[in-house]
Amino acid sequence: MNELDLFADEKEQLLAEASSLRQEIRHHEYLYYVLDAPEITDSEYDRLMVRLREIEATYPEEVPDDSPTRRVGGRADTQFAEVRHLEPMLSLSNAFSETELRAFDERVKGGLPAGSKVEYVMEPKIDGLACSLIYENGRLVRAATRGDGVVGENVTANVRTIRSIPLVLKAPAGETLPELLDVRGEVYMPRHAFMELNERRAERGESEFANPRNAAAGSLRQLDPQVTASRSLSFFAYYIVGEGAQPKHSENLAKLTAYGFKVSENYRVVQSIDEAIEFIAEFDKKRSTLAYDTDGAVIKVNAVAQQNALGATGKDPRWAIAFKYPPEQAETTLEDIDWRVGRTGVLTPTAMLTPVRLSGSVISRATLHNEDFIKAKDIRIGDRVVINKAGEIIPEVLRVVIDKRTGEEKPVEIPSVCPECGWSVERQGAEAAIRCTNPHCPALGREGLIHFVSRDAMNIEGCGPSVINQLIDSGLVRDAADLYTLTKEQLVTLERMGEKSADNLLAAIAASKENELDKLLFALGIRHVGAKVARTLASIYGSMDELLNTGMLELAKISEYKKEAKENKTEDKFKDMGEKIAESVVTWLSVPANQDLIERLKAAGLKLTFTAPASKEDNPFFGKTLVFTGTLPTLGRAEAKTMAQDVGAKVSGSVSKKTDYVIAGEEAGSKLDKAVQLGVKVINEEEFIKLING
Ligand code: 3B8
Repeated sequence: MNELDLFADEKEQLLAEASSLRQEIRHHEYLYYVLDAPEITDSEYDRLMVRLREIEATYPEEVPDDSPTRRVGGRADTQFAEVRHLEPMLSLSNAFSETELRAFDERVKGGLPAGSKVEYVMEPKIDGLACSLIYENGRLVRAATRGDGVVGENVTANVRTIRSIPLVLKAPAGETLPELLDVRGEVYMPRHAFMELNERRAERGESEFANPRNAAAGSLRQLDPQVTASRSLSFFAYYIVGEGAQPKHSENLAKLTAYGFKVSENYRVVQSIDEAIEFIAEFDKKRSTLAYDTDGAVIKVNAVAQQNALGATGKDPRWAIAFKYPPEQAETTLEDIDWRVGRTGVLTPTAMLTPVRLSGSVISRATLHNEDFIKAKDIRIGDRVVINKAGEIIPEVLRVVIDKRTGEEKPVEIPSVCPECGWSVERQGAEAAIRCTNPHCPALGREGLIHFVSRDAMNIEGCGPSVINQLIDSGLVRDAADLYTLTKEQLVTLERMGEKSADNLLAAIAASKENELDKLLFALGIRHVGAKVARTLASIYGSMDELLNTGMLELAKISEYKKEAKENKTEDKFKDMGEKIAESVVTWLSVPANQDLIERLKAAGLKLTFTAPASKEDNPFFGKTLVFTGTLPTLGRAEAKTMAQDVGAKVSGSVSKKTDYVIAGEEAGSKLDKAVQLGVKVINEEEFIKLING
């Protein structure tokens, strides 16, 4: 044997060893992270990883993407890309009482043929963050958050670091893995990990997360997967979408388990709503002993055929509902009241409380809404108060414990001047709100900017309140237009702003110039102009110029317009908005300072126009049924499916007479044969892309 052969032989051996190490490591990760039943010690596990890394370092070009050593990787971007879900990601409506549960049962039965027998599956409702995981031929290719249900954020790099999520599915005995699988579940942070994380943050002087849910969300939305990897997130799978689903939901849960997912061990199949209610009572006793937070129980129709027959209303399936346990309450002392000025100049009182644990969070602040709320409840400083908290809702002061008054309590002083600028405040008419009268109150600028950069507005990442405060305090920024003239040299003078963060922030600011007009209109913070009204205005006028030229005049006469539309029975293009909104828009646009702001935003290169999404009906694939088969040269299967669905096509898994197009890639098999047999039009990827782009 010559030397080269010897090397080749050794390489082969080492690669074989690496491959079996990966199998072994996967198995132990499964035992540890999914079953919570490790069979080896941490140091034994570490030794396997060290050996695998060693071999992989020798042959880096031979390391597969789904190697256990490759969980952390990928790049940190300034933003997460948007991805369209293959099927909309619905949310669950809530039931808060037995009556509402029985009403749900009635609705389910009413929606099915008379006399149908309905079996339910009961599951704990995990308080985390819903995620969709796409597997192609058993390999994790994409993970996305729910987002608005249609479009979510691509968080694949971060989700890969969650070790209870398999990068490669196990094939159940005698089965091949589905080509495409969309698994839905909840990313969550176990309680102990949450406590430890907050302890670490407190030691470092960082702000603590209010609850495990926020901590999970914050950890998943990290730009650096390394950070996510350090956060001990976990995942429960609870749903298989569409293709790949078994006839019963309980079978899907079993299937998910067989694929290697963690599935809640606390689910139960029940035969009636009475049994469901029994489960809810029993589970309430158990849930405080679990390692993770639950805020309720989910009840689902078991038969998938019945689920399909019931369908969905808007954002919620009709076949499932979340029962929410009543919010917990806690008693604590109200130490003081903090009045803060919001972006509209309203002073809002917040109760400063002696910290107390409630529903798994530590609460030290609670909202008091406004002056009338304080008066109605006769709240005094020093009072013992009962607070409650439900899910993500900000804790609220429910009532004063009058029995515990000592006489030392002090009445609340309603401020007569703005805590921010010292100008006088006023209450107008019937409004409960107290407002600062200073049109240039610094709070307006600050809060306005915080709103301007926020996610649903201009979505400028890396520009949190502390950055905004520094930008204002240093005089670098006075209003939104100033953001667009910032330089790197200026940014790096800010605290905790390194070169990299400065680059990222500048990139995020630059990217925001391309936002459609509706985002900007919302971002400007015009009173009564929420995201929806902003979109209506943007789509009616198409550009800022048109809004200023035509819009101002039309909006000023909106009531006449509405009257005419009603009399002539023509469509009211302002149907989403009323006089109050129109007046607010006109007033805002008439202020010279605001017109100046718009001019400067325009000069900075902001787009200021709105392009309505192209009409789907014009696309050749609109309403057509497509089948993809074989490996496409450039598009991933999920990507191709999304593209097709985006233009209103239906994507099916099997070829029939109803199929309009088969898009065939390499190694297309029986589906292609069938298409040819049935005379269905067959095209390749290139033709598909050409047609779809029109
Ligand atoms: C359909 C089924 C949403 C959900 C669902 O533990 C749907 O099933 C959903 F449109 O959000 N947080 C669960 C949980 C959440 C959902 C679910 N099952 N166990 C949860």
